[in-house]
Amino acid sequence: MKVTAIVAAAVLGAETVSAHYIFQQFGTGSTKYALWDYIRKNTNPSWLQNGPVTDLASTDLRCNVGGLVSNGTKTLTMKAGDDFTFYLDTAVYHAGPTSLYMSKAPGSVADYDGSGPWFKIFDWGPVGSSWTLKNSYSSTIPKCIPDGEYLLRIQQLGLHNPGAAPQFYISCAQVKITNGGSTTPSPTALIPGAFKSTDPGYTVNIYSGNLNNYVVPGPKVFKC
Ligand SMILES: [Cu+2]
Repeated sequence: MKVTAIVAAAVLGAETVSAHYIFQQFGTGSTKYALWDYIRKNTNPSWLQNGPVTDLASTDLRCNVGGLVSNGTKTLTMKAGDDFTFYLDTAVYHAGPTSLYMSKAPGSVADYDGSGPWFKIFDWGPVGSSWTLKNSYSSTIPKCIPDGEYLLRIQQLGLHNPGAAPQFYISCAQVKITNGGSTTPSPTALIPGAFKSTDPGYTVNIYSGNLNNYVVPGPKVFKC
């Protein structure tokens, strides 16, 4: 524990210079779009641009600070089944899971605040005692979901400081899905609300015990 505390202190010290990390770039196939193209840019000051959200009751948990509105973000048209990638400014270095969520806008996603139901499409949970910490995360749009406009949300949960509030690193892309199916995704959850201070996957001390039974917070992953 003592060693862990020293390492944690060293990381925190480094963060005053380098801060944390942010999902700031979207891509499909081999195409990487310009920074913040199709991703809602948070409204934090530049020095805090890559900071986390920690308040479980805040609507900032949806699409980061200022992310309830589009603020001019473009919407990318994709086909159901297409692959996509979220790229970071620097590789994730706080241990913890990464998840992908979607929420269908009632109309135009540019006008959507993310207050509707969210379903989860992927989890990167622990692999043995380690975590998938990368500078990009790729997945695919489920083939069976209905056509329409969606928020596509990535969340990395930093569990590196047991006893302190876990840190949510979040960004949302705006996508319009075509060639979809007719399955209504489930289960769903609202954000805030999907993550509770009592979730075992939130309160866990990742440095003690094994992670074999670790459950990533949020609803179960939806599969077509
Ligand atoms: Cu950090």
